[in-house]
Amino acid sequence: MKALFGKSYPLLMGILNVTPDSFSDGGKFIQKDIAINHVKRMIDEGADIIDIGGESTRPGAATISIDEEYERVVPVIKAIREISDIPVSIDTSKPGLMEEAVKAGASMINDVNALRSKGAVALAARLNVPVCIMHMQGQPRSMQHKPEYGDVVNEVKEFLVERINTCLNEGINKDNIIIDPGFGFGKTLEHNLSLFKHLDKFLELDVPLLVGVSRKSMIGTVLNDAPVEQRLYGSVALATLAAWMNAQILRVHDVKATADALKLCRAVKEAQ
Ligand code: 7PJ
Repeated sequence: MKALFGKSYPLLMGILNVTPDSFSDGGKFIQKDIAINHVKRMIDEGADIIDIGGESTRPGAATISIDEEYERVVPVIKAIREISDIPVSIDTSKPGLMEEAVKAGASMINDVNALRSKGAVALAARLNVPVCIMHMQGQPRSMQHKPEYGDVVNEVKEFLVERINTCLNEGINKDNIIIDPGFGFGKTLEHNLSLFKHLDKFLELDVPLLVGVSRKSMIGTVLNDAPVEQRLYGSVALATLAAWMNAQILRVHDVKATADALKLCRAVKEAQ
């Protein structure tokens, strides 16, 4: 598979939250210069893509207006463009913001709602940039209330197959499609662990697979309810496992720690 952005897999996607309420670093990067310093650091540490999000999708989080989301992310995208040509991914479900972000210099769309907003698929086809379509059961406000599946791996896979087909039918280039099972989005710990164990089923779909588990509650729960600031080693362990299982994109907060782990992973893979 030809790697996105002319790089080689796995790609490290560094997370930049510009939300006052994101669960792990909420509020910290709200000022533009702090955000830019964090981006510089992630680039130095080995990030291949910067994923910028202005609306928190943590369970129970409030939704915000497009104007507010615009004010949070677009100035930061423009400022990143001034210091680096690193690909920037815009984490949003709002078509209007996808368009403005790409105009400002973003080169990828990351939609936890899998382009299900009205007009989103057609817009993504027109913008002609890579798009990550993620599975979520329910909506952020209520998704962790009572997630239920018969066979979680098959159901998530079928959803992604349907979304891939919709994207292809509406003119999105197959080379621009990335899929994501959506860890923590309407899933119990058992669902998350099954999805992770069977990542190979998603690789069968023959498009790049993005895995985002960094600092998530599935890690905290396995580690006897470790709070978010104690989830680094668990996050690195899962990122390493995902890379070992051939996931193409890893979405992480802790770039240096993950980059080191990936170097070791690659060294072992390339050994005789
Ligand atoms: C994900 C995401 C994820 C993709 C968030 C958090 C919550 N985008 N945006 N996949 N998670 N594609 O970082 O914990 O898992 S926001």
